[in-house]
Amino acid sequence: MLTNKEIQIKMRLVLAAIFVGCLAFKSCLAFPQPLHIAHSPSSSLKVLKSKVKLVPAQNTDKDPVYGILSLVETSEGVYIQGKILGLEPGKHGFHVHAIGDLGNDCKSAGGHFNPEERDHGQPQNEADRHVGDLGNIISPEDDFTSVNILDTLVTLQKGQANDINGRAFVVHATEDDLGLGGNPESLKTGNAGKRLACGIVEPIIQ
Ligand SMILES: [Cu+2]
Ligand SMILES: [Zn+2]
Repeated sequence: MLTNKEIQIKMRLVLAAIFVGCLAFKSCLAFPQPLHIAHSPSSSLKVLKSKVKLVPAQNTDKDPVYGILSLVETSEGVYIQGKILGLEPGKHGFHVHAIGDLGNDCKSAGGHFNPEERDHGQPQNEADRHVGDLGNIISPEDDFTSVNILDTLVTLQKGQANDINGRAFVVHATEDDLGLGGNPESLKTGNAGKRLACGIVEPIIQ
């Protein structure tokens, strides 16, 4: 005959075995699920997303600047969100440049992405700006810089004239004057100064 204590121990062992078995079974079930979703017909409705890893330019005489950006195409435009570390407090010009090349301290990224050959301008002025003109990001004292932009001119759609995939984001040392500086350079670069960090827009394959 089993004592009460022995029965209790056996019951616990059985429950533990069931619990472990359940976990194993669930994990077996959980793995194929994402594969199934990925191959389902609804994948034709997938959201376009891209990412950018900002790496510091050398020879800037400033702290190195790092960052991560996430881009999502929506019916309202492209949301650009992220975090940047190492910037001095204040405004910093923030653009998409034409060439996805980070060489030569970000200078190989070329000028602002400008497929329609317009003057440099402010982001809100969609009819008269470079496609890459995203204005300024604002760095607080003693904290990372948050990026939170919705832009209706850039796109992540392949084959579109304003597709920014494969091009480069650049973060500048000083404020972009948004074309209002009253000199020729203002209508070209916004006088945003040195390039502190840059990163290529890479589509996320889903
Ligand atoms: Cu720039
Ligand atoms: Zn520009």
